[in-house]
Amino acid sequence: MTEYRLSGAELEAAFQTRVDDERRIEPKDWMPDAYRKNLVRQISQHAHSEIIGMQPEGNWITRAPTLKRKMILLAKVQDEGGHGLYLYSAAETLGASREDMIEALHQGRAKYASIFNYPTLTWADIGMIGWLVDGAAIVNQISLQRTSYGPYSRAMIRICKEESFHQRQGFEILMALAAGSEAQKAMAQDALNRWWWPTLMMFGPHDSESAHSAQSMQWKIKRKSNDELRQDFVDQTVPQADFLGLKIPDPELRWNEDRGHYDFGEIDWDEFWTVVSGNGLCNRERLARHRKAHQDGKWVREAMRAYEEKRRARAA
Ligand code: FAQ
Repeated sequence: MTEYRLSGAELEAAFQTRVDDERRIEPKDWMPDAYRKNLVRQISQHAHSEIIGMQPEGNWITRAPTLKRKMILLAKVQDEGGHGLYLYSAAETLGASREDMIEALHQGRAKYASIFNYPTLTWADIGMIGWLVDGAAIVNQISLQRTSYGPYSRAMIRICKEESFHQRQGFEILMALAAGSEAQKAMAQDALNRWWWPTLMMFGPHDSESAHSAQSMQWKIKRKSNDELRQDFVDQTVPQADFLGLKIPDPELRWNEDRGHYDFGEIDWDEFWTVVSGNGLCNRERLARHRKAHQDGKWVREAMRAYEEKRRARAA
């Protein structure tokens, strides 16, 4: 019997049909190299964001105002570490090695979310991270639950469940501050003034400027565009700010009856690219701390590797 091998073009067409039919791509399925590469890029950067994102909140664990708040914050920061681990594992199913991914982060070849390069100056900032940053992350991740790559999609389903709890705890911190003294209300407003615009930047450049969007949408890695997600976030968050009695720092923000959405002002894209290119307020500090933690943990990785080798040698 003659063996018939599919050509590259036929394999790509079959792959696209599978994606279009909403069937998930699994690790052992054939996939275009560029699909694999794009996914490793996005998933590893997502993982780095979760891990680096532990730092701004970790900064407040020892200073949380009550024992209960401390316990909640500790659990939340641990959850973010767990999200990073699910995501590194999802990237590993594509053949990426953990060491290479970490090295790319340390060398500045791999990015992480710009938002985590802003400092957490007051307790209200911890409320803002939960309410706004987790809120924005959820809007993005809910759409990623339907991403075409199975392991990434399944990680997102689990992560979204935990993120909604994170968002609520942030909102609850702010409800307490908004119902507190004048000084507490002012602290919450000051935090909103500093976190609003960087949060809108989390969704990335405008669609017209987004390098990866067109291909990622065709492959259904991304299900909604950067601008669509940003609009969803603004629409759902403005009424929450009203409820808290806080003012969003955007003079152009208003409800547009015709569009059925809020109009809002333009992001300072110079600031965005400054932060993304490594020159934000905390970029150097965040990376230096990650490098040190990684170096400090070297002996643990070596001990685990030695243990595993010994166990295998005994079993052989
Ligand atoms: N920051 O062509 P696009 C969280 C880069 S998780 C830094 O539009 P794409 C949980 C982009 O990588 C937050 N860089 O890119 C938490 C690309 O550069 P490259 C993270 C950014 O991938 C809460 C270039 O610009 N979530 O917060 C940013 O199609 C609280 C061109 O951009 C995810 O990662 C940015 N904001 O769309 C943890 C979700 N935006 O790679 C702790 C998954 C863009 O060519 C505490 N990722 N860039 O060198 C995504 O959905 C997408 O990757 C986007 C960007 C939407 C972020």
